[in-house]
This record gives sequence, structure tokens and C-alpha cells, in this order.
Amino acid sequence: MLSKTYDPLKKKRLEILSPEGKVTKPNLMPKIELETIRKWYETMVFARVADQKALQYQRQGRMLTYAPSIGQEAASLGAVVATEERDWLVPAFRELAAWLHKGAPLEKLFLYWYGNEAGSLLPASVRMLPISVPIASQFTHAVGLGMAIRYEEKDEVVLAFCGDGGTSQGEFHEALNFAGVFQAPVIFVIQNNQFAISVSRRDQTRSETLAQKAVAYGIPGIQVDGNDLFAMVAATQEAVARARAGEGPTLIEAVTYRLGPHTTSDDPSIYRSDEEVEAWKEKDPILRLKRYLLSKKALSEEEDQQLYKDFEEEINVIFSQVESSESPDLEEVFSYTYDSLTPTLKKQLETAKQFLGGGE
Ligand SMILES: Cc1ncc(C[n+]2csc(CCOP(=O)(O)OP(=O)(O)O)c2C)c(N)n1
Ligand SMILES: [Mg+2]
Repeated sequence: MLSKTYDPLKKKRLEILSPEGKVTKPNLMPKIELETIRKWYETMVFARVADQKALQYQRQGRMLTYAPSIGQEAASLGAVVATEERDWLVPAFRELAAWLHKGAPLEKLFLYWYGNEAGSLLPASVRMLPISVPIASQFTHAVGLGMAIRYEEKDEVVLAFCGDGGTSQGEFHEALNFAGVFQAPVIFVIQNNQFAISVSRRDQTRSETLAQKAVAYGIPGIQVDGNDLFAMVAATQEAVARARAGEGPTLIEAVTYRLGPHTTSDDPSIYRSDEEVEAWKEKDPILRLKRYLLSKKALSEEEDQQLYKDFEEEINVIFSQVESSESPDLEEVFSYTYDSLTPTLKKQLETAKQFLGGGE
């Protein structure tokens, strides 16, 4: 069992694909067709280009705000590909590659950051919750979903994400404890991208790893190289199998790096060095997978360049549709959380109507 071999208290980290693009542990390599790996690579590149374009749109004054996932594509994609269509995804807000794999249209996610409420209304066929802003609330939502699945005796699991900063929130601990006690079928992934806005990982907790927090809750935990797609797949496959067999939750710490800013209103050069960023660029998950695919002759430099060009065009079209989309009625902002409006929501809606109508 990986979570036993890679006991987080022994400070071990699972890595299968080296930064040079070589499989260093063939015995742990998940069985995946080369064609499928190539498809996943394309999803990661699409997410990267979408992030880069979104940052540009924002600088051009065309996008409200944006939180890019640049550098973290393997952490979310590697986890989600180990789940099935019937399983649930509960994202934080830096899992674009996973959203795309799950079938959430990029248009919806752009709408969200554009400030259009319609961005939170995902197609019913996509088993994914919309973005929830309060840090680590994703984990308690995931446990709720997991408990509902157990109650209804369904063969489904929940994959949930939060950040390294999220591990300091009460909801993180409540969720892990509850899931451990009741053996909820949830895979918790911490995207440890080394920062919570400007707060570095070492200022977040005295724990040597974030994975070891699983120990306190009596559940398996494992630290994984989050920039290694194959390691993420292997660790998540094992966690999914356990959850599906009724053996409860797992905590996965994906060690990665936020190559971009926290959001478009952040300037990371104030709190971290260029050298640090450059060192992490060598461990870029896309570069690593590209090197692997090139060595297997499953991708050429020309094809790779073409991918970037094609995706840029496709994304520009999607964004122009977002720019010309209409805002939904104000009522819609209030009408989805509960079956019917609560007294507080009714009051808020009235206030919002007055405010938008110019007040009295
Ligand atoms: C409960 C709560 N407190 C504060 C914020 C403001 N906030 C948004 S993102 C963020 C940092 C989150 O860091 P981390 O969990 O590491 O995720 P990352 O942004 O690195 O993906 C903070 C403090 C919030 N959204 N929710
Ligand atoms: Mg973080």
C-alpha cells in the first residue's frame, strides 16, 4: 500500500516521473495508454493557455479578476483522472485542469471570474460543485456529499481540494475528523503551492508535512510530488479504491508551486525571490510531461507549438462569447441555495433591488 510505504511521518514523498521526464519507479507507474497520456497533456496545456489568456484579458481591463492555476495543472488533473464520471469533484479555485476534464465548460469558469452569476450554474451532467470562496469550506461540503452517498448506498466517491492555507482553517479539521469517524468516501487533496497569498508554507504550520495531519484523524495520508502527473494518479487511484470499498477517506498532500500571482490583484515579487520561481520552473508539470511524451515519440515540437496556437484561438472565441453574454436576473443570485428563500435572503434581495435601483 502506497500510503504505508510512503508514511508521511517518515518524510517520504511519492515521485514516479522525474523533472527530466523519466519514469524512475516503473513498478509504481499506473497502467495508462500513451494516447490517454497525450490527451491529458493537451488538457493541461489548454488550462495553461486559458490562464495566460485570462491574465492578459484582465490586464486589458476586460476581466474582473482571476486566480490562475499556472504550475499546478498536474496536481488537480492527476487526481481527477483517477475518479469516474459518476464521482463528485469539489474544487477550491485553482483546479482548472480538473474542471475541464470533468466536463465543465471553460466559458462557465470565465463567466465566474467575469463576475457573472451564470458561471456558477454548471450543466447538471457535470458532477461538480461550483466555486466556494470561504477557504476550506470545500472540505466540509465534500464530507456532506460523502455522507449523503453513504446514506443512499451509492457507489460514488468525492474528490475535494483545498490549499496549504486551508489547513489552518477550522473547517479543514472538522471535515477530516468527521470523515474519519464516519468513514466518508472522500479523497481530500491539499494543493500545497507553498503560499497562501503572501504567507509562506513555513509560516503556516509547525507540522513538517501537511500529509501528516492525517495521522491525528486516524486516516491514511500521503505526500506526493504534485508536479508529477503519474504520482498523483497512482496515489489517488489507491485512495479511490479504498473509499469505494467502504474503507473511508484519505488525505493527499500534493507538493507543487504557484508559478503565477495569487490573483490579478497580487504582486508576488514583493514576498518571494526570482531565483525561487526559476528553480520551480524547472519542475513545471507541463514541461516534465512534455519531456516524457517527446521521449516516447508521442509528441513532436511542431505538434506542441501548434497546440498552443490552436488553443489560443479557441480560448479567444470562448472569451468573446463571455464578453457578449447577458447577466442573469438579480433573483437568480439568491434563488439557488435553498428550495425557497429564507427570511434573511428575502431581506437581502429587497435591499439589493433598492440599491441597484438607486435607493430611496
Ligand atoms: C475563510 C476565508 N478567509 C480568508 C479568505 C481570503 N483568501 C482567499 S484565498 C486566500 C489564501 C488561500 O491560500 P491557500 O489555501 O494556500 O490556497 P491558494 O490560494 O494558495 O490556492 C485567502 C486568505 C477567504 N476566501 N476565506
Ligand atoms: Mg496555497
